[in-house]
Amino acid sequence: MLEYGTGNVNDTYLVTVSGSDETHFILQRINQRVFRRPELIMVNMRAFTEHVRRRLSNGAADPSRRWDTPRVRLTADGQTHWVDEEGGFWRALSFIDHAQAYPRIRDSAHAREAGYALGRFQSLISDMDITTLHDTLQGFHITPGYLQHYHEVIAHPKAPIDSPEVRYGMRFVAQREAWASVLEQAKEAGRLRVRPIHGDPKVDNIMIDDQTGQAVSIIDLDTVKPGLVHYDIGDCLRSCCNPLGEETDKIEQVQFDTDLCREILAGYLPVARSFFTPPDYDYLYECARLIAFELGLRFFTDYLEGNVYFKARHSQHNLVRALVQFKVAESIEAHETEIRTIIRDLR
Ligand code: GN1
Ligand code: MG
Repeated sequence: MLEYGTGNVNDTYLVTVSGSDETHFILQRINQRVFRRPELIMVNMRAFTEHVRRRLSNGAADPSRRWDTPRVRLTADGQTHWVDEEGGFWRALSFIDHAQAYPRIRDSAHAREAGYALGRFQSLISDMDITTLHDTLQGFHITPGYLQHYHEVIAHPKAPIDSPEVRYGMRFVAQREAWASVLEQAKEAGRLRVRPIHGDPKVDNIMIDDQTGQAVSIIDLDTVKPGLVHYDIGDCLRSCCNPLGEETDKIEQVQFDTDLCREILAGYLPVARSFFTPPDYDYLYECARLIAFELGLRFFTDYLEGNVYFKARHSQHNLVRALVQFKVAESIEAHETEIRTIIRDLR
């Protein structure tokens, strides 16, 4: 059993079984500080898998392409999970064979496939009844809620705040605070609809086939729940268009690559067209900027709170991660006209 992947929340292991036909599977311990009711994740996963299976056998399959979905592997007594003596919540998932996920986008073909994968994933669940999905993580991607929490934390910070980096971060957040409810307001006003979403379609969760280079799955289904598809598109863009990746420490060199952005949207929009409405296009620029800002804010708050949410390898880790996302957001702002032109041309 090997520790596997680079998840910031759960513990993930790759288990190799000798002498069985399915030789690998993924074993995970859910972080219950983050996911307070992990059993709801398993209920959602079953509903999701069943829905996708039905769609694929009723005409949604594309015979020219492979598409896989991680399946829950049941315990010997038929349960979706196992709780250990200390209350640890464990579950096993099938391994997507002959494919891998990468921490950064490698080239434009990879970017286009990432965009396609997100469109494909969302369209397969776009007709799912959202009332059948539990909210596995309340407040997830509700930016005004993260801001409120940030203010509570800076009133009593657990980390030193008298550094140029922290002052930069505080200024960065303050200057964007009024704008940060842009998606929530559009939702309230009925311009954007709540739909089933993935919640975390970063580059590391998009599986690429070893042979064909095509995207074959999006893994990490813990946050499949009702939300705005814009949270997903924003997350995919902020992650995939940052060539240095979110774990870099070369903060000054962080950029949002608009060529990659064009590829992602060129892969995404033709598939998303089946469920997109006209106002959905109007928030594509904002969602990229917002989710980069929001993830920066979440890392920044976690640094100030003493690293209680994201796993951190050293005391400054979440501060560095925050600065990277703030740079991504800044670069998106600097390329606003270009990004809006890309969106208009692909519409
Ligand atoms: C977390 O655990 P992981 O690495 O799949 C986080 C996402 C962030 C991501 C940034 C439940 O995902 O929201 O975008 O880190 N997941 C949760 O890498 O908070
Ligand atoms: Mg995740």
